[in-house]
Amino acid sequence: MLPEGEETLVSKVLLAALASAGEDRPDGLTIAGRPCSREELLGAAGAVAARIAGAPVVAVRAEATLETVVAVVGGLLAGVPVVPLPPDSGPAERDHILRDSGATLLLTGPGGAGGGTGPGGGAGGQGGGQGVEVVPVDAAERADWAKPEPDEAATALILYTSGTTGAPKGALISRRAVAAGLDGLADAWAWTPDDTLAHGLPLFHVHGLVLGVLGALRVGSRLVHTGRPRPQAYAAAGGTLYFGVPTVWSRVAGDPAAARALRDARLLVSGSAPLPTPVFRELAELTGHQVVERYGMTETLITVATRADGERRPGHVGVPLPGVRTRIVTESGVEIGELEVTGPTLFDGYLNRPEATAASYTADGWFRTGDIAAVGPDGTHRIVGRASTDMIKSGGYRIGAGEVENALLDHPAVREAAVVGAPHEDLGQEIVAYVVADGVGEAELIDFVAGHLSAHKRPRKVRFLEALPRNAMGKPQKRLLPPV
Ligand code: MLC
Ligand code: AMP
Repeated sequence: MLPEGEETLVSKVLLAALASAGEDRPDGLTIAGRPCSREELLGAAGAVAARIAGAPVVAVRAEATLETVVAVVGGLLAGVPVVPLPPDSGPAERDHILRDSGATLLLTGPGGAGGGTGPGGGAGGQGGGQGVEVVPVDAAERADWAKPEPDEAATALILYTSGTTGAPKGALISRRAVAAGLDGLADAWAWTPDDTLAHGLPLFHVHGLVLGVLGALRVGSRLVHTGRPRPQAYAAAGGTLYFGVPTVWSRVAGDPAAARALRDARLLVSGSAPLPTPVFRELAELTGHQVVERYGMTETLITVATRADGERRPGHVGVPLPGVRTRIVTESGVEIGELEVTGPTLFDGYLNRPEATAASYTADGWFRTGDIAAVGPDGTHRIVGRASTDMIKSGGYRIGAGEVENALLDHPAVREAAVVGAPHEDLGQEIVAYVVADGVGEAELIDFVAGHLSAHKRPRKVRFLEALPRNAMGKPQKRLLPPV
């Protein structure tokens, strides 16, 4: 802990509020029903740091548990880059992430390294695999960790994210980017230690982990993680600040009693996918709050946000965070185009993928988001679509069509596969697979993908075709696929 009176140093410390000597409370954090004070978290994370110090990279089986928070904080204290592993990832995805990241340790919670399969889940256990040692995390352990904070340019997290084709790539996120992104959001939302942040998002992506956990630990607000993002759990959480993906907000709007319980909150925030206008309106009526939208990506963290004191319009995601600049690449006379961004929240490239990293930047160093946007005269941004239909957003999860196609093609009965995102009321988009296959049914293929990759990457529907539509060059034409 920093001695009192050394506040000037605090902003340089990544988890500033965690390290400060300010007021503590026994339920500073509650993760899936388990309370923990900041002091307890620091002690437990110190014990993790002592065990993993010196490792090149550490993976964390990122269930929504207190142990996951302890493990991630331990990695950040020790200065070991942390790779959150989706807890239900099947062998193909898990082995890829562990091998590609170079993780030598896998930190696990009470579920251990095994399990992680849902109904019909084909995946075997989540062992560490070759060369990866499984290290159980005990949230009751305590150790002092007094080593200095790693350099702000050091990698804090390696977040695996899907492109349009191929296996997920590891985005290198520096400590500086995390700090800049969180400070920008704290400024935009007047987020202070007086807040209680409540949400139930998964702990392996930017939204749930960086904003939803590290944000609270940097700002010093209380955190209530509800385990799962269910409307009734949100209603019971007593938050002042709520985070959710549009699917969660749509489900809250569909449960009027739960929605009304959010009237006492200060700010409701949506992100990770477009919030439908009807949901914005229903929530305004039920909760008395116009939901604030913000926009970002794994590679850039959050770059654009509606401010708490700004105008709130459905379909609008606000203005760039401090230090972030945006531009729209347009043909002359056209007002919408691909959004490019630059600023302190950007990643340091994809691990082991110099070509993919280079391709994601323009010649003058701006990051190409792949999102199509428009900027109004007042600087307010609107995201109107994606440049590639092969990038699917379902329930706020980003899924590359190519990764699901490859998984389907690994099934011996599948000869051809084309995967698309179809509009879906609850999920925004649902994954639909068109396959040419013999002797296999829809349920088997859905379970196969869920077991191989992870449950949220499974197709929700499978359509069987005689052949995929192709052009004269033999290239599949997704636009010519029959309607779902
Ligand atoms: C069902 N299940 C199966 C299965 N069918 N498991 C294996 N095989 C099958 N065939 C299981 C699942 O594992 C899960 O189990 C349960 O059934 C329900 O799964 P689901 O149907 O997929 O859940 P659903 O209700 O559809 O999820 C909705 C949701 C979820 C909103 C809760 O999509 C979600 O958490 N989204 C958040 C995504 C997110 O955080 N994105 C942020 C990215 S960062 P079990 O045991 O789990 O119940 C980003 C940057 C930014 O985008 O801007 O923020
Ligand atoms: P991910 O890398 O999983 O964080 O997904 C990033 C993508 O989510 C972006 O490229 C956008 O397509 C989408 N996204 C995030 N926030 C919003 C939002 N508020 N509105 C529309 N799309 C969003």
